[in-house]
Amino acid sequence: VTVKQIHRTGFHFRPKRHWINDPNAPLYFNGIYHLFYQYNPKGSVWGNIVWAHSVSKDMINWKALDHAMYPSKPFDINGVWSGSATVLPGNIPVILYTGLDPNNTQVQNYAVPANASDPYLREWIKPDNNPLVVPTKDINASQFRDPTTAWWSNGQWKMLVGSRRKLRGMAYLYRSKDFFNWVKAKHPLHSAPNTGMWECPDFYPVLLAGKKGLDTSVNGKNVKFVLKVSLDLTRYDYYTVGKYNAAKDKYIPDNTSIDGWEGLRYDYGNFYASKTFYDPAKKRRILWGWANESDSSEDDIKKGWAGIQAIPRTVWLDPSGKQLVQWPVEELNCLRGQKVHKNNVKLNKGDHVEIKGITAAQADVEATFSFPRLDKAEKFDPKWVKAQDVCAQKGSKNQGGVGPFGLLTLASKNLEEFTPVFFRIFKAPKRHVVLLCSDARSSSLGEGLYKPSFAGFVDVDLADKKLSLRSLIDHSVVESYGAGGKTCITSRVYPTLAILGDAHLFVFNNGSETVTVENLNAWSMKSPRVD
Ligand code: DQQ
Repeated sequence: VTVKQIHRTGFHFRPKRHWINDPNAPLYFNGIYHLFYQYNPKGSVWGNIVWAHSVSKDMINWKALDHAMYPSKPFDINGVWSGSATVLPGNIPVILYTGLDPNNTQVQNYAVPANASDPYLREWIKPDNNPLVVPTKDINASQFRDPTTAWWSNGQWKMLVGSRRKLRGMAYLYRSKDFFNWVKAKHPLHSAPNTGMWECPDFYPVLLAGKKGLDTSVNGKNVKFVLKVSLDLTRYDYYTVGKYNAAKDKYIPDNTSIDGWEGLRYDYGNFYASKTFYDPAKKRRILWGWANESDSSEDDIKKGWAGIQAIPRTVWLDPSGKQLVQWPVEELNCLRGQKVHKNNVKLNKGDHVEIKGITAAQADVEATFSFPRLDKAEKFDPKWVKAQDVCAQKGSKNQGGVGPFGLLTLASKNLEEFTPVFFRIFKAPKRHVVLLCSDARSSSLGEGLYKPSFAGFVDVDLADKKLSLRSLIDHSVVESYGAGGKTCITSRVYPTLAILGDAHLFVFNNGSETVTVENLNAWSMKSPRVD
């Protein structure tokens, strides 16, 4: 059956067909970026998982290779699940991954390139001394998976395996002198009550100042650590920032960071099972995350594919030390084509102005909005804890004081459909509260879709009375970066009218305070080779 592919993304990573989920073992090796991912070679729902493998010189244009791993040995005959890469001294890449054995016990295995001088590392061998780690009696054998990149500290390799004990989520710590004999540490590196299974943990250092990334084994005075976990129960990726005591092998989140689902997220939308890696070529840390579909599995089967990877993001610590900042890798800019520029566009209450001259269904938009004063900001209700609830209540259509203002993406000509990405500013007793919202409720007239009003708060200084927004719009995805990447939201949307050449882009303001689009650049985005 041929289906008109109106929702297929143009510049986000995805295979030609079928289902994808977690990015696995992202790696830079001898000039090449590798991306593996969980893939169903037989259909567009989860199942029959293999490790698909693609390579790239820029993380934008990709070449698909043969699958790197599939179930073939007693230690992974029922599944080759997620894992990570570590480059050992002597420039030897190794993959740690979870295998499901004949009893469906989750065990941790390793794989090595058959030929490390093959520039693409096409073929991977799973040696017979696997598994490296099996769950001891005290561990839940069906909740024990997703080994991290290993780091070297205090004369030993360390790695984490995600798990849970009843409702307590945890990251078990293992140590090894030689990378092959692993011993479980007495205490997990970290755990937290009422968080459920910790999938795909990720643990890495960040510099206190600057955007440079660090190799996973670096520690020191000017370094903090990030622990990310993917919470199975909510399907979002949460992180804390804290200190890692390598001698005691303890991670302690700062008191500004909380564990669990009231904590910080990489992305307040559709973004899960993410993983970072250190890119030694450009000295940066890069984050890959999976953006699954929000349509029905019947739709996925009809269209023949499901799942994309979000654009890889550079991550670094915000100068406040309290959170991370993320930004699309600079290589993405090479896809920018036709450009339109606007400045000084005044938006009064109820205005929306079209940005013409680009392919609005496949675009990159950067805008800075300013407002003369904040005294019209609506009152913040201290009962509002979840940003998403505030967005659902206030939306883009309810008039506000300062905001809602921002972009109407993937909009039909007469606004029967649109995905608004906007700010709304509130006044709390001693501060202002900034909300960034990506509201899918009006995104489509289609049926059977999940259309959440995703939102996050933005911890930003409003002294200069400006807010910036960048949105990557790609047919069925709107990936937004608020305030230079302090708060990110990815929405998956499926317009029926605002498709291909019929998609439009607007700037809008629905607050009583006038807002100025100080500066806006929008580009049509070219399609790289992604499959
Ligand atoms: N997906 C993998 C697991 C992981 C989960 C299986 C997260 O290893 O815990 O496809 O999406």
